[in-house]
Amino acid sequence: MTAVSERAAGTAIAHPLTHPLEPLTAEEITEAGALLRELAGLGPSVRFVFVSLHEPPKADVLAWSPGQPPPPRQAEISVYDRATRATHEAVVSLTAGELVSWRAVPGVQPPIMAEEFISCEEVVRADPRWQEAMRKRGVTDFSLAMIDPWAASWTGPEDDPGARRISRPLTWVRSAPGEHGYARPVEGLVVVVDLDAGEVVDVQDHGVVPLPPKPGNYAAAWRFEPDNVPAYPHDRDGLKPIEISQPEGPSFTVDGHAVSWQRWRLRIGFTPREGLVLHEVGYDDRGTLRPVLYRASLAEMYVPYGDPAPTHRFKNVFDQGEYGVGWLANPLTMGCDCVGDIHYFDGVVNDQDGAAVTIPNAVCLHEEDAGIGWKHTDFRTGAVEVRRRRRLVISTIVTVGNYEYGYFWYLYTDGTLEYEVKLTGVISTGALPPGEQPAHGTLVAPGLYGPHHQHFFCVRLDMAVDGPVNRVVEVDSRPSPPGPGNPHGNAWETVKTTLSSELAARRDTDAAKARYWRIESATETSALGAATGYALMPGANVPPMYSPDALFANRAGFTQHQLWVTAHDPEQRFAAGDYPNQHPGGEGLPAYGAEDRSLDGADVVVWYTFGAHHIVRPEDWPVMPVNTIGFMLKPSGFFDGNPALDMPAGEPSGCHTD
Ligand SMILES: [Cu+2]
Repeated sequence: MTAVSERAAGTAIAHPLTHPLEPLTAEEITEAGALLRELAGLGPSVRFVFVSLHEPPKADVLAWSPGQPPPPRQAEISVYDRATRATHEAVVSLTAGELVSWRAVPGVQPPIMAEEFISCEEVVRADPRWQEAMRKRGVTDFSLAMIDPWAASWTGPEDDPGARRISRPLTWVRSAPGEHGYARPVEGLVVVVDLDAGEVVDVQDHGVVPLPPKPGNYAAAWRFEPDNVPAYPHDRDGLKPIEISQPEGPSFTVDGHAVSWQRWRLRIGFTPREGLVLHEVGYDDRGTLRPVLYRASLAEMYVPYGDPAPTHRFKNVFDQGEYGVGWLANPLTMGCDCVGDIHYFDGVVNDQDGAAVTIPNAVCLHEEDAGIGWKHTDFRTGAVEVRRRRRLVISTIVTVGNYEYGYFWYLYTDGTLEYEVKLTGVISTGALPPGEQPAHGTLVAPGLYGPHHQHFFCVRLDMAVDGPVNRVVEVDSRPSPPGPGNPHGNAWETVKTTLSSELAARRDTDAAKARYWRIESATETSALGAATGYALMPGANVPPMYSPDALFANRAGFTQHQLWVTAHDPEQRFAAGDYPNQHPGGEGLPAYGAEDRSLDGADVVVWYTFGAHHIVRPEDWPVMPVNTIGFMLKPSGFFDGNPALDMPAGEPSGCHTD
């Protein structure tokens, strides 16, 4: 790479011929950062929030074919100037070495950055008021404190994102280096840190609550200490090895970030804010590549806590928009996160100087046996036909403070797509006086509780069912009205309603009506004469439990409905808006759909919000067994019959008799 300083801005630089949606390489990220510093004249007070591929317009991507020169390689960059407290967004062309755009975004706060995770903790640890509060609790070795930089929420006009950049960190204390610190929360201590000034601006001590007395260790080195809860004398035994053997290797092929597996074709993307992204998901149907999705991404996460105590009331965090779930991805190097014949993709993100940071093995690709796919026994002849089902698993796992989230896409041999979030890690804990029971949480160990909370996820599905022109139809089931057509009362029917505009397409799940939504092609029909489609099948879901009058309620307008549909706009990617940090609310989906654009026969984007309800269980302590939530996209008249009919019976005897 030619250093920016050694060549004139505007000079074309060579880039390899590559697919327009290949994520930025480490070299490109570092180059983009240096280019922006030079072209915009940025000083050291300017920090790089996110650097990622500026995706070319959809029409250009769809028009591109291998062998053609790709559209210009561009990076989109958000930066924050600590000296002026100003946020800017830029696009730089790596192809032309030019600044394409530079835009001020007033009155917002970008997410909390990696360097602030470190600096915030050190600033608090050195503060005399915090130290005094710790001494009151009997803590004198401050090196054992863990101070997590919780996003501040919006607690009133003093949190105006245009005025200051703050965090409200919470404190826990390990009892020894390496021990599970979340076992000992410092209840009642609320700190406000000005992240730009690097100083504590407020310390509120709402009264001493004793640190919980018991360690709750999950790590191998500590688990069998005599005082640990829950207490186990040793590891269980009796587990014989299970080995996944793929002697001929996996059934997928990978070229750059393009993946081909069975009939499925797709591309893997990765950004520091969104993490794993799927691009151009299509199905090879007997020689014709039929598109299903243009782009699928996590569009936001929101975790509001339902406990009014001073240390918990402001805990309503957007783990994506206030931190970012790409740069927090784990390196999956231990071979324990997924098993089988694995292909890993690195995740390439940026540091605050604008240089690349590579997370090795951030995305895992592997295939799994998924049980039986279909079966029938002809009871008269005894003939049996049964076929296995497989799935391709594309996964990433992130650590956001105490919690882990696994984001898993499954593509099945029967044409189904599934998205599943795995929730694990450590609950956010609180302490309470001995003998008391929490009013808004669950006791998990003596003096230790987990407050009630919810996790909302919103996934953005830029649909492309048999092409870009789609419509969304709500399908309810109901008893048929009594009358001549239903003389026995057994009849029921489906009611289909086209969601014709954005305001009409703000919808909720309804289990009593077995409600689902069918995303149809507006141009293609199946051999049976109906529009081809994929059905969005909701899984478990829950509405928000906080009052609509809650101070923070407007911050996550996307949780007001489970389904939103918008007309395609590549600028509209985040369900709570581009900058939810410290924001009072109103941005994102409620604003995106306000124009009420037409959706009937349009390039539609489907947004699905699903909530995981978390009434903490004692079994969630000291580390939480995985809980899952998600949804499916099932072919619904997309094919003219069972697309897995061609699954081989296998040799030598096969999964059949005749
Ligand atoms: Cu939870």
